[in-house]
Amino acid sequence: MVRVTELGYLGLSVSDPAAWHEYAGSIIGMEIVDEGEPDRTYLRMDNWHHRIVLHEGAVDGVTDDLVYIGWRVPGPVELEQMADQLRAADIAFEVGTDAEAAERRVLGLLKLTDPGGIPTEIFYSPQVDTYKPFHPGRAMYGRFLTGDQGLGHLVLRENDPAAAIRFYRALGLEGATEYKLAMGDMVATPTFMHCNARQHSIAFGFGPMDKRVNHLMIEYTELDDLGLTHDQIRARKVDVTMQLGKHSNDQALTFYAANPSGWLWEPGWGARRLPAQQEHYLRDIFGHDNEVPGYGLDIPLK
Ligand code: MBD
Ligand code: FE
Repeated sequence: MVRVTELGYLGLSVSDPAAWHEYAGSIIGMEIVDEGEPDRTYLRMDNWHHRIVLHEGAVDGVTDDLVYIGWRVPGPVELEQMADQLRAADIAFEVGTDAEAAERRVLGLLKLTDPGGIPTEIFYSPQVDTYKPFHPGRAMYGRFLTGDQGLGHLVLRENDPAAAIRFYRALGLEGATEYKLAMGDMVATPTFMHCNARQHSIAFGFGPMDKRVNHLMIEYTELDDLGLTHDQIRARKVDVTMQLGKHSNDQALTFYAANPSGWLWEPGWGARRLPAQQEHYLRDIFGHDNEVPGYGLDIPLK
């Protein structure tokens, strides 16, 4: 079986690019790249051409939400094997055109849709601008932890978790529920899936969501960068939905702050690598107290 190796890139549709540049650049530390295109700018986290495309306005009628996810495979042979594997699993896909590959700054891609309706791409060979050192949007002590762990993790809207598990397993991700969270007389059992040493690259099953995405987790190599981001978020009175705390599964120190599109980013530091065997938990280690409600993550993690 061929497996995707990492969460490689994302497309976001945004109604307020200026606010996004302030948030992603001045607060979080990403590099803003404007190549003079009328409808988009790019966010860099390392020496790739970009990790995130900010599409100005609606994409296919969707605004202020996730508009595509790019999963990486090692090379063209694996992309062909992935196509065979999708055919065998009865998952519909299209082969991206040369123009579509060039637009994404990759050499080849497949295009499909996940069970939650999220446009999904599987690609190989991103454009890596080694000549252009990453230049953070604000001073940073360290870097974003990317590389073979991908750009971070996503929590997605999957109204049919069993179908989502089948789909992502067909792409080569593995995982299962990792929490039993008592919510009144219900027990939430969210699923976490991984494809590399990052403890999870996607998760779903936290309850109803308006948007396709609840949050993007990005990770710093240095604790002090998480601290600077936290100070900036607090100074600017950005909504924090869950306060600083440490998850039981990835053991990262994180908090959740609203972005200008009204969903969440989860800046973090210090995650452990994926353990060899599955575990599950009843709560987080400490913190993660709920603060501002209404962002789809009003769950008792502690
Ligand atoms: C996570 O990254 C997360 O976002 C939640 C809600 C629980 C465990 C790990
Ligand atoms: Fe998370």
